[in-house]
Amino acid sequence: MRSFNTIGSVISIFLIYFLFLFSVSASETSELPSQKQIKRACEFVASAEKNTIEDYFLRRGHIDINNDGTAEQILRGLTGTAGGDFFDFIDESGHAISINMVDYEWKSYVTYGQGILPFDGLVYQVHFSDESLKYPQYLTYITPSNQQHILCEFSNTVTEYVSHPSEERSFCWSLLSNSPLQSVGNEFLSSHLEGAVPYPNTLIQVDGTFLSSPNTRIRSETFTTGNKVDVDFNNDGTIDTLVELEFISGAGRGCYVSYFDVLNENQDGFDVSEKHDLLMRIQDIDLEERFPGRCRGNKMQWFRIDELNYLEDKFQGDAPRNKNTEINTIRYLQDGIVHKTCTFGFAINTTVKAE
Ligand SMILES: [Ca+2]
Ligand SMILES: [Ca+2]
Repeated sequence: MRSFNTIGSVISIFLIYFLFLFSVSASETSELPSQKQIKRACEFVASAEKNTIEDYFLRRGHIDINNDGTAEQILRGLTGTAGGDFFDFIDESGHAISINMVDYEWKSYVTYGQGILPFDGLVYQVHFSDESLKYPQYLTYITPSNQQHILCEFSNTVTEYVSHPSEERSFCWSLLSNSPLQSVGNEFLSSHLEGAVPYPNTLIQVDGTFLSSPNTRIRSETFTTGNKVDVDFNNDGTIDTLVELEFISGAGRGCYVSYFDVLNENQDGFDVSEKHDLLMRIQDIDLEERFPGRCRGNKMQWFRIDELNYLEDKFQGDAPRNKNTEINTIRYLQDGIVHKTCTFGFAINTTVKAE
């Protein structure tokens, strides 16, 4: 009898516990918008014009951020060195409300931009991978009990097109439609590709330091990758030896710049003539700056079509992941002039991810 009582009370405790859990989750669920409302909000964000979605966002003033019927004051939150928009919300008594993220953490997503979206009589938040608010990642909703839930995630498909500064538009379109570039009969010279030429494992003295195999530091925060490319980069009829360099800085959200420098005729140091200046100019590299390039993670490579050698400056991977990495240009040098052959633009198509 006694053991039955014990079992009975254990069962009762479990029952009470499960009832408690159920009531919590039931009240939580009832605090969320209906499935219909969620679908409408998610589809609205996905289909919104990229350039106008910001017009729907609230950045200052008062808004009922937690959908409990009382407005909170929007404060622009602390902005770290990594930038981006973060907000705090002050309630009527002057205290910042504390919001609990349900089933996710900030580190689950890389987001640098956020918009507060009043829609359909409710208040949502749209989270973007970039400050320019072009690549939405997910939509959240804050319940009256200050629980922030993810309602849906987005996926972004990027299509490239030939943009206006391009000097040779039909040629550029042919490059896009014949991706990858090899299929139009070009010869890639870059060491990133097959047949890569590793930098010779001989010590080359430059300004009192030594260049050798990979990872030799040659300037502040700049390293050799160990790759070299023999290419007539300025199209003057003589082959030049370019060394691939990487600038890597941890300051702010970090900076990565990949570029080439050119060795002098004796190959015992970098060229310091106009040739070096030209190479920096076609790559948009300024070695006088704290960050020599645009910190956008792009990669340069050289290729040849017919008799001309071109520089491709492009995002890495299959597609840009945010506005910052939307880079794809093709240029060449002739008689000391940089020709901006192709500049590609990017169109983003956002869809709601299926659950
Ligand atoms: Ca409120
Ligand atoms: Ca040359």
